[in-house]
Amino acid sequence: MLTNIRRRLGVALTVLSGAVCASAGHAAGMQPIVGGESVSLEDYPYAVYLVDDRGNQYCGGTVISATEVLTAAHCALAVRESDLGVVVGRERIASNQGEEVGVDDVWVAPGYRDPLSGDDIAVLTLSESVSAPAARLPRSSDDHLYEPGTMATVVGWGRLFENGPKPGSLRAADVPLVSDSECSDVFRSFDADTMVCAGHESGGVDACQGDSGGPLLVDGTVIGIVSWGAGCAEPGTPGVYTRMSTYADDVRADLVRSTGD
Ligand code: 4AZ
Repeated sequence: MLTNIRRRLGVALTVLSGAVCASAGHAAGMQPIVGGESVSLEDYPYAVYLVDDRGNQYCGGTVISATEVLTAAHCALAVRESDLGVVVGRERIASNQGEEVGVDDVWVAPGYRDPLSGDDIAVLTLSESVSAPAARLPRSSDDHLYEPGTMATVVGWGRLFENGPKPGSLRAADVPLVSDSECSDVFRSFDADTMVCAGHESGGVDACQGDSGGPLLVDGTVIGIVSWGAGCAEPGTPGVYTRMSTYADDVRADLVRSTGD
């Protein structure tokens, strides 16, 4: 994904990523999601992953109702709807725990163009209901969850470092939220209305390829969706997440309609 983003972005991010690689190239590959730890799906039972027509895990997602899964728009659009699968209740990819369900409908935020322009959010309607519990979405009174410095947790099945191996099992990592002004200093395309950043100034802990679409959590609430970054876990380069509070009311309204309650 990142490669695609870089390609699409052209000059702006090429310059940026050049700088990033120069500063952190020595660290790349040394740090094992990056810098996290193996976790039990029991602690994140709403965490799911998306598979393509060949059953390859390529993104994450979050159960938000018995029949709906939140993910990134770029994940939802990466695979034809008829080829898209959602794996629920499976911590270890090689196991046959849980189930794989199909997708009947894909909603993508109307303004979505590419991750760097924001609105990187989608809701998949599953072809059958699942028993995994729904994660909590933010309410407008939840602004405090976005306070810079707040420790957030990102979970997923993504790579252990940029272009590195996939762990094959669920991992989680803790990353502090970064202020909007700091993040716009790092990324010229950062948009505080639709994105939020998280990461340690020193790098070493981050979401990485394959984590896209998965949740960023504070106190059990999904405050973000893994969206983009420049590499993984590079110093001074936070991960960028879709700002869930911007979309929560719309998503909730849609859930109410589709579940009929
Ligand atoms: C990706 O390619 C990706 N470090 C997701 C998140 C980040 C980098 C890459 C953030 O899906």
